[in-house]
Amino acid sequence: MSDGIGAPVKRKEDKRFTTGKGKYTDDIRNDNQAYAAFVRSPYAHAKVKGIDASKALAMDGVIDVLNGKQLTGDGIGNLICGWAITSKNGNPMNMGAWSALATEKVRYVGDAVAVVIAETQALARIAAEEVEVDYEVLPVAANIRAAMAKGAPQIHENAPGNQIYDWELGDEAATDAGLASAAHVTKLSLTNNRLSPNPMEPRSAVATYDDAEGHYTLYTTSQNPHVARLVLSAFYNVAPENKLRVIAPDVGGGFGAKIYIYPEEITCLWASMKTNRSVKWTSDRSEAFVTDAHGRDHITTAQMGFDKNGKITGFKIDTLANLGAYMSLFSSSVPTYLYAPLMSGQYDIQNIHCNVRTYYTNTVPVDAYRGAGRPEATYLIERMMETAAREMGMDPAELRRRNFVQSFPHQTPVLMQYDAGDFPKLLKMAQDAADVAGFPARKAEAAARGKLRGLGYSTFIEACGLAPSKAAGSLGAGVGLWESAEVRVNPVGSIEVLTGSHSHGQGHETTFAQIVAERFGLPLENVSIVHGDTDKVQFGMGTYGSRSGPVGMSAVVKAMDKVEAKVKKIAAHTLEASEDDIIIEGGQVKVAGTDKAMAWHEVGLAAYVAHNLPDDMEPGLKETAFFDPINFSFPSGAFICEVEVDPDTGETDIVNFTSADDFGTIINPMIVEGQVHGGVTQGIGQAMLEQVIYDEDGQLQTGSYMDYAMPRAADVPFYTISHHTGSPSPNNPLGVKGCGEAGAIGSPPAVINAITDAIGSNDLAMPATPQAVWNAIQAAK
Ligand code: MCN
Repeated sequence: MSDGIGAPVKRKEDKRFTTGKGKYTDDIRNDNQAYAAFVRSPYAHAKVKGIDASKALAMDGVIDVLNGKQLTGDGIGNLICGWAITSKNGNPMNMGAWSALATEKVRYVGDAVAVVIAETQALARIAAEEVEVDYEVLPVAANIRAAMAKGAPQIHENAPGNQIYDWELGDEAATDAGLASAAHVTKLSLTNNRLSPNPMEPRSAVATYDDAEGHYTLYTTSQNPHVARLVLSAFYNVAPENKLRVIAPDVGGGFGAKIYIYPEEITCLWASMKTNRSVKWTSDRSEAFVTDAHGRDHITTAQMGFDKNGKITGFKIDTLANLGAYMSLFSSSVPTYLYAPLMSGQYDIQNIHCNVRTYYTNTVPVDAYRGAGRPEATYLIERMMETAAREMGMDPAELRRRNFVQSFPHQTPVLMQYDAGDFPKLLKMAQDAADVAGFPARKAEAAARGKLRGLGYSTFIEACGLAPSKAAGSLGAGVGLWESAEVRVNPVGSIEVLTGSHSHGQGHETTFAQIVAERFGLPLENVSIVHGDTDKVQFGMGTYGSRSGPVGMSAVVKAMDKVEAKVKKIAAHTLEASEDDIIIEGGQVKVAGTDKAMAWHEVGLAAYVAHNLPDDMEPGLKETAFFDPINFSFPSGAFICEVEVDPDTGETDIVNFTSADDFGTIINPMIVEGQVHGGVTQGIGQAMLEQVIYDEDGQLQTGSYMDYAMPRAADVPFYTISHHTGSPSPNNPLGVKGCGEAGAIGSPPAVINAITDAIGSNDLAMPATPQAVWNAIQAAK
């Protein structure tokens, strides 16, 4: 089947996206459209003593100005965090209250205190400037160290010392013993820099209240509209679920930042009811920098012990994580269950202990960003391996090889059971493709030109398609982690697949259609994918954690199994054959070994006209399924980065970046490569360019693209990518492993390992800007 599994089919949705025909939230314009602008705190920490909106209210075209006391007075609930973490002393996490509009206190620059609703967006923004807020400024803790310091300002009353939880995973005594027995112990302290996600489309919400029906409709830039509806109903009391429709139409990227339900959507919904107008809010880029959840922001010290053969004897980790001013929806899970269970990397490590302490600071909330916890773990492990190899005078590839997990399933001491993989093969594939053997000659040639050339590895594993629901629930998750699908064969034989996954750049309209086309031997254009609307799709958990391939598609496969069974029954009945002899091939439903056949659309029609169905069969041809995986799937890869550094300026060129990856069965290699390109580019951004910086007063210093450097085409090389497909995941019917985050997870250590190799100094933090690299070179002299 030319358009089926494994075909590099061009993305169906791209015509719409590349010709300006996409329909995004900000494109929605209702008859009674009004616009919201938020009044945001210019201070990182302050008491709100009073709000005077009289000037704004007197402006022509201003419909209303609403504040937090009105919001909470109407019973709108506080924002929640969906994963309960228990500290090692048994205490629940210290969760501070977060109202969509602050009432008593603001806790970061950008925290909203009021909203202006006006006839135009420009007017709403001008009027917001006229709202006078009386603040009593308080001392600020703008980073982890400041929040931990003795006498630090208390950000939430119920979090003494600003600590949210002190959590651990693994056996500390066994790990200490493993380290004590080691022939060599490598110690490392590092920072995982704070990042801003920056999807191309800023966040937006359009909320409409129908007072005749008591019904709300919310268009929003969400990665998971059903979860949004659930939370908005069950916790924020905006409306009962059956009175709230959430639509996430075309969404221009999310990278994690659009998983969460933010104050703005809640406020717009409530304001639409208060004003009886459709209320639209669209963030501009500056507002995005101070309101979209940030990512990463860890400080870690760690030790890894090795025996005399280079075999790891123990790995001990102590991490401090900044969660910002409030606990965003999945924030608590990122530095815990999405981080520590990955600490075994691709290696057979018997003793691991990870301690994580998280803190409130007067900064934007921190939550999942592409990779979420796994890039932080990978950066630590892979910097550690490279550092240890250098200290022990070993080839870093050989050190890795000696420690690779070799047989599957493999149980790590930190919860994970790896399902399938071939790590030596990936390393070999990457080494061959990167021509590692030729590196010494290239280094010498570069040296002759006065350049420093370096090579760095990252052999990584990640866990995607978070599962199963039962296990996640036992670890504190507030939701199930299954996915649902409905496969609807229409009377004319065309197929609609309704999925709970949400596509916001990943090409689901193409890949999901490919698996259906393959299964029933139909042309790709006969299959449409419907997603992102709670009134159409039964329920779904949305897209994050590279779950749409392993989990979302698996639900589609389950539903197709049911459709196929019914199709065979109908055909067997009509063609007077045994069900076991029916085959589906090339758009036909045939009796094997005969010329008896029905066209696919004839079966569809037969199901709906219902004139000649088996006696006990219901008419119609549509089936639903829920798929709850029994385990994560574990994509892995070997990345090799080669750089050239100019010692006079510190400027670094990535001259070659090679990826050998294992995503199990590949549905569409072109889309997968695009995902790897995007992920690696984001990882290079983290390694070399990006960093959110706050000053000590909690003022954001990197609030525009003048100060926050995103990678551009000229910053990245042409990538060399190859796939190993010989270890499909045994945990889902297609054998798929997710590919959406792997690039961002694996690449930062490869880059830093390469630069530190080039400059001959290990003392280099991300982002490795020319200035940082030059300083490292000078310090090492
Ligand atoms: N795929 C495939 N073969 C595989 C695995 C996946 O063909 N073996 C295809 C899938 O069918 C899908 C795409 O690759 O079309 C990505 O699938 P998957 O890895 O399952 O990831 P998700 O679809 O669940 O997307 C989420 C993931 C995450 S978590 C982030 S963050 C991210 C990412 O995808 N954000 C993105 N990629 C992004 N790409 C774009 N353009 N924009 C974002 O916001």
